[in-house]
Amino acid sequence: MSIKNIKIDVILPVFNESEVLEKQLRILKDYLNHNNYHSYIIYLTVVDNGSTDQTQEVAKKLLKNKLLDNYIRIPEKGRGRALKIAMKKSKANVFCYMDIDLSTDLQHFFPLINGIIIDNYDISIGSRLSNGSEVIGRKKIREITSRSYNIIVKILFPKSRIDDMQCGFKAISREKAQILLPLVKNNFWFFDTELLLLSRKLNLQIKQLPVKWIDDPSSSVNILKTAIEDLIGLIRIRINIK
Ligand SMILES: Nc1nc2c(ncn2[C@@H]2O[C@H](COP(=O)(O)OP(=O)(O)OP(=O)(O)O)[C@@H](O)[C@H]2O)c(=O)[nH]1
Ligand SMILES: [Mg+2]
Repeated sequence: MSIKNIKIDVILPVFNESEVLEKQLRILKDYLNHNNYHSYIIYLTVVDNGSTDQTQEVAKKLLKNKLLDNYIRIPEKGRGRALKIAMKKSKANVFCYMDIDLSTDLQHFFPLINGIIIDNYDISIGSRLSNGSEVIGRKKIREITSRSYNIIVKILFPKSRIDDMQCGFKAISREKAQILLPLVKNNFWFFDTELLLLSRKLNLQIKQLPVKWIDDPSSSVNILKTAIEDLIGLIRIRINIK
């Protein structure tokens, strides 16, 4: 990919994040402004599935202040749905998404997108479970469920060779997103795994980046519900992907 005039959309899925939205966007924008050595054109997009707090009001204010470039509000629930719609609407060359808690250290942002822009990978993903990853403050239960889940994926899909399916820090080229997104059925938390397994099926090149992750204990994930969703998703893909 030629690096001239590259546009990058940083997509932040949010649900009821009014209390942290402004602070986190400031941290992100400051970091990007000070470290953008290739002068990429970077947009910040917040995509919200009908938050019931003040997220919408805060986001509209941030749009006015130009701290935010796009705000998308979707009535139906689901982080996967939000990411799909935001990427579909985006005009950027590279789409990146990350959680608003900024748990993944921002030092990994440019290596993540440069995996696509400079190293020509199709997808670039953060990993908390690879050699060289560093995870601080994660609750034991989350660590265990995350490791167990990724072991199950490796057993069911031995050729997947991905250490951490679920890290909310990923980037994808526009071209490959347009091919992949219509194929991804899940609209919730299994979205990431499905996207990556389909990418492997299509022989796309995936860069895995060991990241430093400082856990934010507030969580919108219901562990049991998500585990059931994940297992159903894995079985569905196992049956469909030959
Ligand atoms: N658009 C949208 N975003 C959501 C939804 N649910 C959660 N999010 C956002 O998704 C991101 C990840 O959610 P978290 O609550 O950090 O997830 P977590 O349980 O901490 O998971 P880890 O950070 O991986 O340990 C955050 O930015 C949330 O605001 C949803 O239904 N729609
Ligand atoms: Mg989190």
